[in-house]
Amino acid sequence: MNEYKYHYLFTSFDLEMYDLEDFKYNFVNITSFRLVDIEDVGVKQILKGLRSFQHHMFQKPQNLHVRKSISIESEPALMFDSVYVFAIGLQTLKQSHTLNLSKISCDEENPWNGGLSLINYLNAVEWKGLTGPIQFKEGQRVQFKLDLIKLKQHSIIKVGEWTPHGHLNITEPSMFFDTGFMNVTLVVITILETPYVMMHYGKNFTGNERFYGFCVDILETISHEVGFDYILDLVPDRKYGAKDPETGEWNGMVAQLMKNKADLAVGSMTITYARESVIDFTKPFMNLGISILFKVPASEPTRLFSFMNPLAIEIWIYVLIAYFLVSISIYVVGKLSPNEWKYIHPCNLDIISIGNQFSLSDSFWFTIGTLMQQSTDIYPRAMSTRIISSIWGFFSLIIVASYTANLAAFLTTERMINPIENAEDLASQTEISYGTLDSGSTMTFFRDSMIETYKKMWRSMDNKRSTAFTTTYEDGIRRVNQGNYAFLMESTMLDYIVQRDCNLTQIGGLLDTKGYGIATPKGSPWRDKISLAILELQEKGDIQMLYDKWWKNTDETCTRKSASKQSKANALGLESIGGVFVVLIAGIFVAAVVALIEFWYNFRKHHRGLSGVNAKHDLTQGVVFNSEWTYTPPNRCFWFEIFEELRFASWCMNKQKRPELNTVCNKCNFSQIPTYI
Ligand code: CWD
Repeated sequence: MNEYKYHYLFTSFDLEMYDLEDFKYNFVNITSFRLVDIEDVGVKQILKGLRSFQHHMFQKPQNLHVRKSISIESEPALMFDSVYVFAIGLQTLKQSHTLNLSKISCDEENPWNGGLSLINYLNAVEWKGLTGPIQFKEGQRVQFKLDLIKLKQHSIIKVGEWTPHGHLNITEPSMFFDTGFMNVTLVVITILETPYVMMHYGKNFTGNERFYGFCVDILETISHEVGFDYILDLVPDRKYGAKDPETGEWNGMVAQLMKNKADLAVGSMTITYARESVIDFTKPFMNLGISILFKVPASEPTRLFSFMNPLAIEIWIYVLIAYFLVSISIYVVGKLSPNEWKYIHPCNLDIISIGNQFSLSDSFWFTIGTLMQQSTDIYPRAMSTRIISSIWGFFSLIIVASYTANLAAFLTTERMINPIENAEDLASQTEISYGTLDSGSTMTFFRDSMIETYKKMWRSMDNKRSTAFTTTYEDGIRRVNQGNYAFLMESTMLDYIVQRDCNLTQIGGLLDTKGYGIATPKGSPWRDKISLAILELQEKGDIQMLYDKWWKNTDETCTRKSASKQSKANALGLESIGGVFVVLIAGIFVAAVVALIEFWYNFRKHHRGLSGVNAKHDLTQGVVFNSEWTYTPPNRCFWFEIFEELRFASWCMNKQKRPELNTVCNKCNFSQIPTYI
């Protein structure tokens, strides 16, 4: 109990009189009050007198009162001051009164008459003695002070003052924290966790030499910065520390610190709220979060119809529907549009018939030819059919370009079957089991979480306690490698593992953020010093260099496929190329309107009696001609004409020829006049 951890308060005023040789060098905390201020000039003079008196009379110190003449004990000092005060009081009394000394007997109660006056004169005395300023009020001494003193690095120093009015005033508060831990040896506990703390086994390694790793390097650097030695050892139960919710007891390194069995706990020890309430933590030296370790998903097997993958299935269906819609539209519009009708035998007037290139089958052929980027020998002539052709051409261009580009991506990227993408996926399934390290902060994170997903995960893990939790993280990794198991672990460790084992990967992001710190017992004076050292190491970049040393500078790191190779090529859906369908529908609509306008224009021409090659005729009722073979249009309305034209289109189906009816041909004879073909 003679070390820096212990604090003694001496109730004597004469601490300086004791031999503290055995306590000085162990930094044990000793505090006391003193009455005699050795810094005072009067005291110094008396001490000087005492020293010379000793020298002349005894040659060496005789008793404790004046041992080494460093101070004067409080009792003789008080006695000295009392006699002095009495003398002053008596002298003043003598100056104003005649002192009549009377006979005094212990048997008789005869008070001395001058006694009351003497007390009054004593009360009025003001003097500065060995025990400080002397002043009385109603018989009580006032205005005195007590020095607060503390044993500090080989000597006793004054750290504050106490007065009856001002009470305690600590002038050197740092003395209660800065214990100047030179040559202190701390007991440090740790836990094996690659790469934080690892162990050399064998006879060649003893003591602290057995340990190496990231945290051991940090501890070594901090011990130099702060100035302490340490004995590093493993925590007996190999646990970080968690509170048993039933018994309320802690285990692992936390329990060791709580029982003051160790001064520091160093390792991948997470700072948590529950721990912080029973032990202290330094500032974090590393930041991290919980993430999911999982086996690298298998590549998707190649399929016979993989060429369909670049476009989503609904896009294929929509393209097919668009193909039918456009083919039929171009067929109908072609029929309505007068410019699409032309003489089949322009040089043979014996057969006067007009024809249309957009038969139903040719319309389908024309659209598929455009879609496949192959030209056909059909060239639209009317404005309406040209509009549809252009829009369909544009549609085909976008679809083909998108398909080609995405096909290239699909052929060059490796697609993975990933059964889980994040913690929510993990929580909502039962096929893949999952767990954490036992009695660690990851376990308590799920146990204490208020978030529904994590609560659900905790229930699942708690139900399968024996299989879900692992005693070491290596066990967790082994289980992940066996498959069908996800290990929830801390990201820094996870990074270390996935950089070395190409079969393992991180799934999703971080579930939380926290830090690793060095733990100390509650109220430990080392906490602030180590925190300062950590901040300094962080600012100098030392911790980053140590991180690189233990995480990156190694041949063990596995070379993964480049990110671009692993990048996902997703089937193009409606949200990506849906716009082109909208353009197509709008184009068909515009073309239909233009076809109607063209039809109307031709209709109007006929009804004014004009002749022209594009004039239309009544199919069912025949054609009305006058005696000069001039065409007289039947008196029918526009919509009826359209209806008839559409009827013709639907009846004729593949019939693309029809007679010319509106020829102005005075020279022709009757037999030349229309024959339906
Ligand atoms: N710890 C944990 O709970 N999960 C992990 O994956 C690793 Cl590597 C460690 C222990 C934790 N750092 C603690 O302090 O409890």
